[in-house]
Amino acid sequence: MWVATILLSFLTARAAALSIVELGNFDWTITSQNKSVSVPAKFPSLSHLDLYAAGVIDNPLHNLNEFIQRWVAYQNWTYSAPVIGLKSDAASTWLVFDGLDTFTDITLCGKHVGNTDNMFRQWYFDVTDIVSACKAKSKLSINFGSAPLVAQAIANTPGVEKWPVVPNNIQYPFEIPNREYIRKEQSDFGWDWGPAFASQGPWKPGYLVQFKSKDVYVRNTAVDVRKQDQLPLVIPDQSKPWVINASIDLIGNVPSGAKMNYRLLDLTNKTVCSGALSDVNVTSVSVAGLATIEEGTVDRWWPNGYGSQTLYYLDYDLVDSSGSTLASVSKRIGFRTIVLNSYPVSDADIAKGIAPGNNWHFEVNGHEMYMKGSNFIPADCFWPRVTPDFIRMILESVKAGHQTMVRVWASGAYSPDFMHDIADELGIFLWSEFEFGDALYPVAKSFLDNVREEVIYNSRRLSHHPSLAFWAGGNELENLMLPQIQQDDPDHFDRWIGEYETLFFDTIFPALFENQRSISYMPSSTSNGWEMLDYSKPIPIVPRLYNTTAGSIYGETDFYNYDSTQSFNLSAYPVGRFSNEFGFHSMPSRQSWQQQVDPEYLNFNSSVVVLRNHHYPSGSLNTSNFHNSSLGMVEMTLGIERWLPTPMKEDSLKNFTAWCHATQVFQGAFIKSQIEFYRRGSGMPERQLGCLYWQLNDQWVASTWASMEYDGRWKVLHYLGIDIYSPVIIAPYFDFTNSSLEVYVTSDLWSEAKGNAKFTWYDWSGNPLKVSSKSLSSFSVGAINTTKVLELNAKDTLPDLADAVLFMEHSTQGQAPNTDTTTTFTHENYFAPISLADAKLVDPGLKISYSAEKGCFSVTATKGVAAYVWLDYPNGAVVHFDANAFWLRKGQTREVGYTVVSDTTGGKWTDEVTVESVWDLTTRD
Ligand code: BMA
Repeated sequence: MWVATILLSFLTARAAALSIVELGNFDWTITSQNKSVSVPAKFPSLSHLDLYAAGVIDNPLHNLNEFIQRWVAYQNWTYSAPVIGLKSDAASTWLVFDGLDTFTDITLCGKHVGNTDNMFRQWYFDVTDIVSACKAKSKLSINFGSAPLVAQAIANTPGVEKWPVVPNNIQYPFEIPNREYIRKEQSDFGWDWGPAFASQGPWKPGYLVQFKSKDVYVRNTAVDVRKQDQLPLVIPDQSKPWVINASIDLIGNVPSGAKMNYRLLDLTNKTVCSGALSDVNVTSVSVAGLATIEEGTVDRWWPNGYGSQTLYYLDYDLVDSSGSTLASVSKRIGFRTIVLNSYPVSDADIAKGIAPGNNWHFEVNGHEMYMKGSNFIPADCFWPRVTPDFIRMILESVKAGHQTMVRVWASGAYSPDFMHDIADELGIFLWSEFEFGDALYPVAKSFLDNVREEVIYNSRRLSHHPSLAFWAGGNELENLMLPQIQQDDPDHFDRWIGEYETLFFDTIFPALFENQRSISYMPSSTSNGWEMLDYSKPIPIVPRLYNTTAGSIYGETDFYNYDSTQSFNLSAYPVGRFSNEFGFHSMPSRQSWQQQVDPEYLNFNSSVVVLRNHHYPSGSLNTSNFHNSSLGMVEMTLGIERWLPTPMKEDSLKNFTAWCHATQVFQGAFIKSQIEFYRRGSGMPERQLGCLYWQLNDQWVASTWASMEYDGRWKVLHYLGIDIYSPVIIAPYFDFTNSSLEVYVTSDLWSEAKGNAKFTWYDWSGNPLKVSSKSLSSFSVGAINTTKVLELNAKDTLPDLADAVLFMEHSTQGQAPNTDTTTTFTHENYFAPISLADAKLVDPGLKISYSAEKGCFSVTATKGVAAYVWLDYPNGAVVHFDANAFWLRKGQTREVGYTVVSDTTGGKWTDEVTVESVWDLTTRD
């Protein structure tokens, strides 16, 4: 069951407005351009959602509807409703929209109210005169222009910026072209993991606000919790007091003598401290003031696994000179510092063996930490139907996976407030980004002004959340788009880099830092970090760009290699300070396919299955580019053929099921080997301090990089991630070219830990093998470090590489961060020195039973070693097992508990749980 989310008072902002009516209470209709379609609508909503609810279109996610329903995006749609709740005694009336997607022409009572052109901004209009002059019954109409057509019109405007198209089209369209000209979710025009619906509509709530003369309406807030004198990207001084900069953005008349009072409460509503905010600054649109809280007065907020997530309420009021309260705000906040340390590696660190260059890692509350996590894509193609419960389910999956950080990728939408609320509670850092990715962007003044407003609104809105970790300007700009255009158009590179700096330094940086100082910013992920910080300059970051020194290491890495001959080639993995993206795609389960695709298409090579694979993107609007989709299918196929037994089931549905599953095993094993590599890097010269795999979640049923399927099912990768993100792991480091094997214990703990490691070799039938090796049975491993515990050459030592499996385990005594007790950490891992396609697998004789009393399954391998044991379950339920895709030795039994996420089978799903392993890929039935 999804845990119900209770949205508490921390979200409230009270204002003394005469009346606030949610536009969702109006009776809305959506009407097509030629008026042939006119059906009831919701608010907030989007065109596809309302048309689907009214039966005008089929489920957009069904079969190839993405391509068939293009006409919806190529129309204008009008949302209209009679206005209700208007008070006649108001002095002024405003319309406030928290999000309109994207191009609108708004009329009230037949009169023009305004136009909008950015889905990420909040829009507000004074309609007092229109309302008072309105004779007839008022009608509010919002005409949404077709975003693809408006984008095309902008692109065709004479004099508008164009980018070179040869030899590589730098603005390569995923499906619908021209996304870079408009401020709409970039992936709405297509991406390599999702469809292109380019829907339109009022995607966030809106309000009709009326005032008496002195009232104000709180339209946004900013609360920056930082250390005194803290500057962005500079390591904060932990001994300094906390400073809270609290502000309110208002509509209405802000009196010049306004004051602000605050109260800091713990979650039991006990006052921690209170008083007047100092340095109150009043402008016509906002009021801000400061509170200073001595260090030690409050407990700190820590991420998942590193301590408790202590939260407080900050209540603050705006008071006029006569003492009456004009507005009250309550925000739930936390006290923590998080900074991106991109300083040069110190001489002392170089002397310890760390490679020269610059650091690139996060420090939390003054502690270096290893960030483990993944990348989040928009939770759905249609945001208005994303519920807090759904996001909670995703973030609980993250927490269960020992992850501390999720990168909210840059070409979707800014996180909803409730996503940060949940992340605050669960201790998940959200690395946030401005919504630009994989393109060059215009620098026309109107575009930059529009972006500035978007940055100010969203950075202020999200500023109070302790889960907010970082702001990046956009996705893959510095290390992908710029080098590409440098190669394609070297003669004009100065121009392109200048434009990049105009947008990501001169525009976004000041807009962010005028509003928040506690959070670090880099113009791009991935980047080489900064070269110099100079706060005497208006833009203090001097970017490193390509100004590097040979032998030095800078910045983060991003790694995709679709050539499966290289999949487990560790020397091909990137060596860097942090890995913010790495991935490989896999199919969702057959069960998920059955939810969105008709039975006749449940075949690996069916037109529907292939065309829903957008890696590689079609680059056009229709299905003609089958070739591109097939390339991604071929990559998965070759991955299986090289590294796993190739499924050849007689029954077609069973064969499809096996192929889907095999792609997941390959993806899981490949990404796991990268995580092992990056984590081991914490003790290597690169001092690698974080890895976030690509990608966490899905927005439909298709082959993608996700570790979770659209309905919340965990893929093999998610289970392997949970295991390999454990605090102290044991993992192989194998060179396939010369058979040299090393095994490392890697620890994320903040102090040295001591343990024992044990190694046992088996043949696939489960008989122990006698193997001599140089191993350390007892070891110590340093804080966030790695230590080698075994070394041998597999070819020289093993009688038959095809019939050998190494079982490795450790038991380590150490202290979990922020505790003073000793804990025993254990981890087990397996390794086969040959591709499983060539291994002498045997039937492990798996048996499964279920105990309703204990609420767990019991799985035993009776005849041999079982690789990637997989508990599978039917449609109708979503279940997260405590473990899956694990290995078993002969005679070993493992009990597996579970959490039910949703269930429409009345508990009957437990009767249909099956178990298999890689061996089952070899059988025909
Ligand atoms: C990177 C990401 C995404 C993309 C993914 C897989 O490019 O930043 O843009 O979806 O890899 O190709």
